[in-house]
Amino acid sequence: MGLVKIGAVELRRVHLPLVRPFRTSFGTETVREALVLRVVTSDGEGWGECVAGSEPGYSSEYVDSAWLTMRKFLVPLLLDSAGVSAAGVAHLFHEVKGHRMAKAALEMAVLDAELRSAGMSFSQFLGGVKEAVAPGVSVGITGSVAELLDVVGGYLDEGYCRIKLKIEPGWDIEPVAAVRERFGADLMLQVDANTAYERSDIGHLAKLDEFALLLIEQPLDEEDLLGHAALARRISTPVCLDESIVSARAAADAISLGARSIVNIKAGRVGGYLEARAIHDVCRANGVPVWCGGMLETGLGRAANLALGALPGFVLPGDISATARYYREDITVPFVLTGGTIPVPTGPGLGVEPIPAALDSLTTETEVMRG
Ligand code: NPQ
Ligand code: MG
Repeated sequence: MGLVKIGAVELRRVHLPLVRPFRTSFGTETVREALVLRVVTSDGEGWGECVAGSEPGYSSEYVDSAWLTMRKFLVPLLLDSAGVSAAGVAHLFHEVKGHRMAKAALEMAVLDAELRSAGMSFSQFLGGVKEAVAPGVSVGITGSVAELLDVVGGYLDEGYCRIKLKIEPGWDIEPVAAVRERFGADLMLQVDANTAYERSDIGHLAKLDEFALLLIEQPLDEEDLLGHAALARRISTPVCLDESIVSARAAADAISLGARSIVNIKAGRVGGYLEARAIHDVCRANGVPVWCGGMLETGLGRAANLALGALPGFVLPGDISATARYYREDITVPFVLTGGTIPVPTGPGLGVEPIPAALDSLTTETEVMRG
């Protein structure tokens, strides 16, 4: 696809209240603060979303750091360029180390603009082969096991076909045992620790083996690939990495170290949907199953994740839920569960765009930068 000139970039901070608090091993969220952006190009506009949270609890990036990195470094690189294409954005940003979530959001918007003007959907462009994806749900830590069983039961009634429980030391064996007991051996069940354990906990984590989990996600520190490899040798539950996989190279290294047998792919964490596709390709070539992670995205990121999740290597249900799992009101039309799946958008680009009045009413801060 050809090069476009970027004329302006509009950054917005939006506040989306969550339908219920979401507690993980790194904190409790009650409102999703998100950074969404619009690029205006010579060929039309495109939308992007940065998955960073309000605080550096999941990763080192957070909304304010991403905003500042965009304002000071990344947006000027785009505005000063004579012509860009989505495929060239990573190279253009190469001089800025790290800040993958900020970079991913801008690349997403450039790609959206490019695909809208070409009349091609994200799914078509990425190589999607599915018209709909199986919905999974990530269930936060609750105040009691009884409450957890109610919440999980509610999601199963709604049609979610895979449950992921957030765990941390003190909230692991007991809730997992209770959910397995109540909902049976056929339930697709997995857990996510968001780095809450130490290498010395390997013996404890082995107690999860008896519950036939699909996987345990990121139990150890994001930099501890060798620890995950040691864990994988000691437990029968498949080890899945999330925070550790920041690039296709990290994925290839983790595979050769034996640090994982399954990979969670999140475009924001790895610098964009193009790198996410590259990780999919590396994993697929090595027979490693992947699934699409989630970051409590607005409808923009949700649309892009549905497209990514339509690729052939995404053989496990992802953390792709209907909008109503998180939000009563979103900036786009909501995604709904229909017949047990969520349809992949088919329109040009993301296939959805913000509803102007909804976007305006949820926006708390705006900054426009022009070339
Ligand atoms: C995970 N997501 O897989 C993440 C963690 C996560 C759906 O479990 C604000 C910003 C809130 C980022 C909550 C799911 C977040 C966040 C959870 C990331 O590890
Ligand atoms: Mg995770």
